[in-house]
Amino acid sequence: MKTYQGSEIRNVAVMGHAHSGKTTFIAALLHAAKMTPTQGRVADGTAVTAYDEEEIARGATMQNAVAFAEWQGVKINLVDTPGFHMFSHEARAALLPVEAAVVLVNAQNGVEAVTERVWRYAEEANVPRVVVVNQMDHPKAGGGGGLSALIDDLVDRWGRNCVPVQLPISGADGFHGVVDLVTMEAFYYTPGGDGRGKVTGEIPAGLAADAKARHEALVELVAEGKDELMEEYFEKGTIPEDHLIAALHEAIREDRIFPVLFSSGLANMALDHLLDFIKVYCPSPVERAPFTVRSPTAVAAGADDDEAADMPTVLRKVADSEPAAMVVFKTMTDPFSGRITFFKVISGVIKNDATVENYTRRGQERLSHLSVMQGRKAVEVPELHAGDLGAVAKLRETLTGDTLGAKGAEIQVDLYPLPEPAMTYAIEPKSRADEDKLAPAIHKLMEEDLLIRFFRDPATNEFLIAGAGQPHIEAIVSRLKKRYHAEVTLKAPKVPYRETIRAKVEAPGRHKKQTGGHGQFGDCKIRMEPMPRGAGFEFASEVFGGAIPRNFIPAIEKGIVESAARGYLAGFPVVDFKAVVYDGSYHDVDSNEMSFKMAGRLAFRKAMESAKPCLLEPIMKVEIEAPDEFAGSLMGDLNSRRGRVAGMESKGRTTVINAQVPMAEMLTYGTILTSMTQGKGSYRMEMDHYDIVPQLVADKILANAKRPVEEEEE
Ligand SMILES: Nc1nc2c(ncn2[C@@H]2O[C@H](COP(=O)(O)OP(=O)(O)OP(=O)(O)O)[C@@H](O)[C@H]2O)c(=O)[nH]1
Ligand SMILES: [Mg+2]
Repeated sequence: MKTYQGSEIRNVAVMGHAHSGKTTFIAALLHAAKMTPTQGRVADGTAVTAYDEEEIARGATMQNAVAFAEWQGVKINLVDTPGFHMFSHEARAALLPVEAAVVLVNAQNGVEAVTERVWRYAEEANVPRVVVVNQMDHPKAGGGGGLSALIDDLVDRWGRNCVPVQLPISGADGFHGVVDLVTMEAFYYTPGGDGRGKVTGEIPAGLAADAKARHEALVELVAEGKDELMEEYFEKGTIPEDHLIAALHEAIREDRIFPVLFSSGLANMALDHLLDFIKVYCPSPVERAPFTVRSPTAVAAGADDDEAADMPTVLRKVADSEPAAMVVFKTMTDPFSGRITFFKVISGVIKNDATVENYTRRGQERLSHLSVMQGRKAVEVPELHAGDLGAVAKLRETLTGDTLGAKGAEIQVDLYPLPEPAMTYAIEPKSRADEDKLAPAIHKLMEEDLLIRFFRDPATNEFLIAGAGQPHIEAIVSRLKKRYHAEVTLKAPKVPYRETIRAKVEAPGRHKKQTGGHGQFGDCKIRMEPMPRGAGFEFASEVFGGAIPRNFIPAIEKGIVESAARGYLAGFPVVDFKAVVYDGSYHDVDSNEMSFKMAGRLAFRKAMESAKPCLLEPIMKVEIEAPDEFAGSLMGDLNSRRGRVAGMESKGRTTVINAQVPMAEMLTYGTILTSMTQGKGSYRMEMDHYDIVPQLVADKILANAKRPVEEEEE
């Protein structure tokens, strides 16, 4: 395989709503570029970027995958991303290693919820966007209003810089090809062909006038940004083709123009033209702005102390002449072949068998079997140049997010922040053997999927697994079984309620026991008072004059802490209160630590009787996103969930609702939201604070809960 220089590389993420045809589109591009002998299909598991068994079973992409097409001297690296709203964080992560995003729009449905979202992500990341209206072969392409309404809608949402650079040749008898509005040539295709046998022909008479008008509009728009082009345009009435191409390339690179193209992935039509387009118009990695990275060495160059802690940012040029550096954007784990690490070469040249330093984790790694990935297949290469995407197997410690590179030239590249997991389940191994396999297997899965959280809830002692939503967690369970033979069952997790007090009280605790020889004696008086939410627990002693010897005071605290952890009303830990021991008595012979611990427990329980105890529940901060038409019903539903809406905002045609809702009401929200919005809504949530449970709700919880029994020792 040829060694590609940075200028000969294009890195493109293919993004869009679920089922817009991204995986099929990449399979078609690869076939059009002769990378595969036949065109891979999602339906039969032969699409290059859909190799994961869960993804094949579900017919949907869940994790980013990488493939490449060698096309007329350039290598186009393609990153396939999930379109399902729940995995948008993964699609966003694909923006780090690329210099352009192809945003697929389903020709039938137009812009959908995730299309809007990935657009926003790309905008935030300053990644140039190319819009491809896909599935043009479909009888319903153009939707109700036809293609011109679809284009108007794009302009409406994303501005007039969203401009067609092709005109589709399509009518009642289907989709036949495209007119290139830059060169004014027509390309015709046969449905189901190999995407290559293009015939360049005349622009159909019916389209000629429209094509001319759109060509002129395009030329004007391109010239707008550039004075010398504008002058040329006014003088000659047009711009020579090579100037136009160069100016359009620049405008795309600078996010000034978002070109719109048309294709059919499934029927493989207009894809050679797309490969050409990517080659000519998408920026190469060395052309884009330098990478913003953090550098510890920049500290020495005069940063102040505060900045030093955070590591100031510097710019690293994407060039072979800079020190070698790479950032890991994906990890794939396989029980057989082990770990495969996907990275982007930020700068320098990475050679096979080189040893590099892991700047993030410290330690060194040897890069053996340096490769480029074609789906799950590794193609070995001797070296990779600045800007390229590659992979390497069997690194010892390196994980996603790590930056590696030449010794002494440390930098750190930051990944996009991940959302908090939205759904948590209790996970129970089916057998003892499953239990042994569970933790190591989940930790393997966590290496490739950064959103999974796995932990034991100290309050309930359950193993909990958290993820993006129900389908995500179900896929994890299925992977555990198929890949690691660990079987588990899922249960809704218990809500981690807590208890607290609402009144300031005083109470005695006296422990006295006489059993033959030595007796036990401890006696204390305590005061308990409420503290603000989130304050936890505080303890103080106001014992003066030796009523209780100082060395027994910590035992009293211990007794209170132990009792508080066991709960009073329903077995949930008691929090947000202060306990003060202010008096007591002791016995010269019979008093010991154990006795005072017991006295502390008794005093605590006595105090709780009159301290107006109540339940606290976790309140989640929830952000819900859905097309505008669902806003009303979503608000109504939030009300019925005891939610408090803090704000509502319209972004394009999407409404974003911010609310605070008790966790107990949100346990199965993912499923509910999907059915309420026909799958078009999504949400994120995170723990915000604890609040008192309203009495009516608390009564129900208490009726179902067991009151903890404290072994009474007197
Ligand atoms: N008619 C038609 N159908 C298509 C086209 N591209 C994809 N499809 C069909 O649409 C469905 C989804 O295709 P995928 O390629 O899996 O779509 P995707 O965007 O990768 O979907 P996610 O990974 O779930 O986001 C499949 O049934 C395809 O056969 C196309 O160009 N024309
Ligand atoms: Mg897909």
